[in-house]
Amino acid sequence: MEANRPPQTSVTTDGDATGPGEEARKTVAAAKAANHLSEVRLVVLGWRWPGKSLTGNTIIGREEFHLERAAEFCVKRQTEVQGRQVIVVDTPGWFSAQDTPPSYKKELMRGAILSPPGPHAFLLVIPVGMFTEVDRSRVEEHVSLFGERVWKHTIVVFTWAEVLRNISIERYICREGKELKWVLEKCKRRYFVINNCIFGEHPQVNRLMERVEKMVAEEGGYYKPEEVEKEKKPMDENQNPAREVRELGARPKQNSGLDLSKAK
Ligand SMILES: Nc1nc2c(ncn2[C@@H]2O[C@H](COP(=O)(O)OP(=O)(O)O)[C@@H](O)[C@H]2O)c(=O)[nH]1
Ligand SMILES: [Mg+2]
Repeated sequence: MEANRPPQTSVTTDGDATGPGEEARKTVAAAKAANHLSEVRLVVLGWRWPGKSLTGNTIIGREEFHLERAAEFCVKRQTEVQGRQVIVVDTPGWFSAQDTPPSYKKELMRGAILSPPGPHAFLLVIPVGMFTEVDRSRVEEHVSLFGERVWKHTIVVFTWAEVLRNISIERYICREGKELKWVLEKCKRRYFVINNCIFGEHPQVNRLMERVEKMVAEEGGYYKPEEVEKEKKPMDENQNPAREVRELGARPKQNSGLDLSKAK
């Protein structure tokens, strides 16, 4: 059973960890085969508009998720990728420069229970570009709705990577600074660069599945929503129905100093 697999200790980065020589290649191939899952369950997370739905489409290989700014609900789709059933749950995303209304947060959290017994991976979609302190704290606030353990099951997926042109992703991460590094450290530097301009049959989707399978092997299983429920506090401010009554939809954060015209 996957939940009983011993955790592995190696740290993953983008690209395959192939060493020189035939022996190394055989070892990597054997590890991939051992990690293979017949079903892969994914939840796509992120703020609004970084490319969550398009990433879902790239994985599914069809235009299944609508690209719309005002998505309010989770959407689940399924397909087969190289001998695996792959389930993708697309989520509405959070507001990046305003408080996310409680109803959206609830819907976001519902994303974790739509693929029972629980998702193998949360794909945290981040567009390549400026990543600010506010972005980091919004990521922290919303990812932590799933409990601290969610980080053990999270992979950062970079979109819009074509804007990097000749700069490598490693160099981009290094230059972007401590806020992005914080997020990457939280998920043990697991990241994947997806090319959303490529549609249909392409090795990148299989590579992403292998990355998920490796993480599942390293972390000893999938994310179990019921365990996270137990670890949660009885009720925090965000889930308090009284707050829901007070909130009249989305509104700017007090003293945030943010330019809402740039709301993502
Ligand atoms: N060039 C480019 N466009 C992208 C990429 N990812 C998303 N987009 C575009 O960005 C917009 C928002 O994407 P969408 O998937 O709807 O964002 P979501 O709100 O996170 O689901 C759409 O117009 C997409 O076509 C990418 O990697 N490269
Ligand atoms: Mg969307």
